[in-house]
Amino acid sequence: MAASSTSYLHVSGISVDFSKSGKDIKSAELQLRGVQRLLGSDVGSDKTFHETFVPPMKLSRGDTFSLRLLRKTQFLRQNKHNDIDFDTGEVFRAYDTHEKHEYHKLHDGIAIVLSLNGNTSTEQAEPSASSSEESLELRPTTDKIFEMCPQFRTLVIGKTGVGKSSLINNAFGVNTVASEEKRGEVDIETEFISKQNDMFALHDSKGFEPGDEKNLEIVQQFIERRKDMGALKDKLHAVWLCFEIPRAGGRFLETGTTEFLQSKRDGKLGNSAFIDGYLAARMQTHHWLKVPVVVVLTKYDTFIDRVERTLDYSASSDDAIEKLTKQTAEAEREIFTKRLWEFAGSDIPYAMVSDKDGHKDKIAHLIQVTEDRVRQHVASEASVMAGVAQRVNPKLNIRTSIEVGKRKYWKALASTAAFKGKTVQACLEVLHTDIIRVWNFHDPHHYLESKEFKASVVDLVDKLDVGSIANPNRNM
Ligand SMILES: Nc1nc2c(ncn2[C@@H]2O[C@H](COP(=O)(O)OP(=O)(O)OP(=O)(O)O)[C@@H](O)[C@H]2O)c(=O)[nH]1
Ligand SMILES: [Mg+2]
Repeated sequence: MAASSTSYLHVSGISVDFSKSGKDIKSAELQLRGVQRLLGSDVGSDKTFHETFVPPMKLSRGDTFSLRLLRKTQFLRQNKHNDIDFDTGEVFRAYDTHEKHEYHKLHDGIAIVLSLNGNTSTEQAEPSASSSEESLELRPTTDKIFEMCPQFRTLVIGKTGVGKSSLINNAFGVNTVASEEKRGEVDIETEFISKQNDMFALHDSKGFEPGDEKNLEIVQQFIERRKDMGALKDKLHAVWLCFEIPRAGGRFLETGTTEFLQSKRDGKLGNSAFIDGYLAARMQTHHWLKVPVVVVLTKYDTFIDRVERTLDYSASSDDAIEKLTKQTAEAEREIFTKRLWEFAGSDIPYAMVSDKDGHKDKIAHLIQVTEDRVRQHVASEASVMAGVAQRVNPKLNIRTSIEVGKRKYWKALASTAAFKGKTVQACLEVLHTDIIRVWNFHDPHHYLESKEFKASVVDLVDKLDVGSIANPNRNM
């Protein structure tokens, strides 16, 4: 294991302990040959963080290699950072002399340890070496999005039997929903994440029954708490308020439901109670501060049945009955919309859904309406996750793929030296990973992300003879 024979090292992990430095580090980035890699966005209370690199990062002599530490600052000042440079010669020497193959560095009370795995062989790199370098530099955009926001988080509100579980099943491909437990025992804070689709987190609440003011309060407080959470992953991204479409002439909505909608309209939902008046007034005009609430009218098919049953259609043909049903239903929908807007403001979105065959497009529409609102009022990462989590709207998967592909991250990457010199195959692999993740197929064995499957996709591209990308080993 002579030092001279080691042409490069694999850095398989890093740990940073800043507990004795007196500094408050928020996050860190490792920078190698101008490519950044975010570390420890979730720094523990013990003021240390550890990161393992799979695959490891390849370090050559003479590489520019540094650690950037971003500090928390008070009074909303700009982020401050420290850069700690590594001397690669020193790292290589440490590898040769340190029994545990570690490199230790102490800088201003900050203790850094790099775990090293040697390429102790000769100049002949193993075939995996080049691909590990590629994976370091060409990371799927979804890595970053999933890190920030691993689930699309929703609260679904509605009375027992209104059709919440059926809707969730249809929209997200999730069979068993929390209400398997006895109703009333399900805590709104309990998040339900299914193995069938772990891109989706559900909070379940019963509806607002007359005489049960407590539940309205529980729901409002829950929304408030989630709004104040700092991390996007903990925030509530959307609320679905489910009820059956009320018939014209009947009672409009239960008391709690109208109160809920009014509080939404008046900007009381999702706004902090203890902010001062001036700020409160400003916040009310800032829609992005509010959690999107979508009204979901369930069991559309039974609504149509009810309309049809009450029609006066003596001596009419089937076609005429169908036409009249449609017209009456449409007229009732308009009456309902007007009344809804009176309570909740005209910007409240709603969608009618049904779990019966032939109504999938309605659920797809609900998803689209929701995704729009999430993008406008929450964050684009959360709306990407809405697109990823859902399983009824393939058009949205396509748009989300494009959105992910167009992200600044990719643009920046394409312009760096890191991108050039990569084989088309390496670039295709990263794109492949992003697309597979966005489509979120039920794939428990990760077959779609396997080497074999990627190879067959590249093969297919090759066979399609699509010009310049047909040679996967060609460099960019
Ligand atoms: N006709 C019709 N029936 C539906 C529809 N959606 C759900 N149902 C039926 O309504 C019943 C209740 O549906 P669920 O989805 O379990 O209702 P839920 O809101 O989850 O009920 P809880 O879990 O008790 O709160 C079931 O028998 C469903 O088959 C629909 O769109 N049309
Ligand atoms: Mg249910």
